[in-house]
Amino acid sequence: MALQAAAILPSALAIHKEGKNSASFKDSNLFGISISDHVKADKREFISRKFSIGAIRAEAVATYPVFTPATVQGKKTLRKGTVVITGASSGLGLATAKALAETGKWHVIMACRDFLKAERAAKSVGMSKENYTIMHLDLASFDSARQFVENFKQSGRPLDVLVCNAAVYQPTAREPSFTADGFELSVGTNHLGHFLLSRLLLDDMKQSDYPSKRLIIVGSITGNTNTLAGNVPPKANLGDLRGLQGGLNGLNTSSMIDGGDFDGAKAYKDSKVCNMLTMQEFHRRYHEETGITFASLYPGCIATTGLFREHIPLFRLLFPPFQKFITKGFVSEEEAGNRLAQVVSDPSLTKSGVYWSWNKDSASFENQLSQEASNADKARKVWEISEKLVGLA
Ligand code: NDP
Ligand code: PMR
Repeated sequence: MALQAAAILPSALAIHKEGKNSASFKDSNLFGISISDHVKADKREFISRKFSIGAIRAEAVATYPVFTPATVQGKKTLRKGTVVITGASSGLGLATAKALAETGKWHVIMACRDFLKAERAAKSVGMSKENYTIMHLDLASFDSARQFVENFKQSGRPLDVLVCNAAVYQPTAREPSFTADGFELSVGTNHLGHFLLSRLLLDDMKQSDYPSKRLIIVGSITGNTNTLAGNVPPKANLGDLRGLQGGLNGLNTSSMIDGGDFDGAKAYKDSKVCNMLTMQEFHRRYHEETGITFASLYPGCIATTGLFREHIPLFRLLFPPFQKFITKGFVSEEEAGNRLAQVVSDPSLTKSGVYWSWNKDSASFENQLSQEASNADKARKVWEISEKLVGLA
């Protein structure tokens, strides 16, 4: 494997200096190779929401339909499960929402920052109205995450499964951008937003009577340096967490977790390490007590999704064929959605603390995380610092 990796890695990989996250992977790069030559509603379903139509801003206030659990003449039947999926307006989240909704066994709460986009997306994949509800959630704002939790509680629905799926990736950004609370955007959204959300929703999950409750945080191969993909620079590395400790605000401290210079691609990969560490820390702290299954996964390389929207056009053109024909790591959005749907509901995937992956025949297996992404001490530290940053400690 190491030999294979060395054979197909570009020279850019070889010349990259470990620990130094140069700007070489930004908009002048493609697959790690310098390419500077090429380019330099439904109103009933809302308690409160705001949306824009052109220049018009509107606010709709309404109530949720009351949820009644399924019982058949006193006998308990498996009622429809309720699954919250963040970032269900496109890509993996949407494909998973569709896969679960069409089984008829799940009601999907699409937790999205753009209501109209989510509504159109649900319609475009043929989801029927009775199988989903869209609720506003902007993970780049702690207020919004807290409001979402309030709105969800008021809906009266139980929470059976939570899928932390949403993410942003800013590979071409030269300067960091920040969440409403002043944290670097990728880690702020992908990690801190989800950390707050899942901590606040844990009690609701505890209260659910669903037989297989699960909290899933989407990870990735690119955060795992025990893989070829995870060795493409810039590599994930949380260092001694000094930037996270300092608040990732880019002013008096670094915007990067390890305290280094800003690098959007690295910030994304670091955020995925945090996602995978958080899943394991949840498992250690709460699995035994609650019976909840905590899991993460790498769904495959879904090279066609909106995740790459900020990458240069040439990357977006070549990335899918590169993954299809060279690395063979490509999966369609539909296939990836089926995989995540398995982690949500398949009776054989109930083991907690697992990072799932799929082999060439699309069979699931328990994958190994990198040393850093499975470091229990780091997981605890990330947890403790994060709970201070989100205002829980
Ligand atoms: P997409 O860009 O298609 O989906 C990301 C979703 O996150 C969108 O719905 C987006 O909303 C939402 N989102 C972004 N920012 C926020 C925010 N502040 N608040 C709420 N929602 C937000 O990408 P993917 O489907 O590819 O990514 C989904 C997950 O899969 C991510 O966790 C990613 O790390 C992971 N993953 C992806 C891989 C891939 O190859 N694509 C490989 C491995 C893991 P909007 O539609 O409004 O932009
Ligand atoms: Mg990667 C088996 C090899 C493999 C796999 C499965 C991926 C997945 N990638 C692989 C290899 C390589 N990639 C190689 C050899 C290169 C150098 C030519 C390479 C490059 C590359 C770039 C520039 N790959 C990328 C990028 C991105 O911008 C993507 C990224 O890192 O986003 C954070 C990416 C990805 N490669 C993957 C996957 C799944 C991604 C999307 C990352 C994610 O969602 O976590």
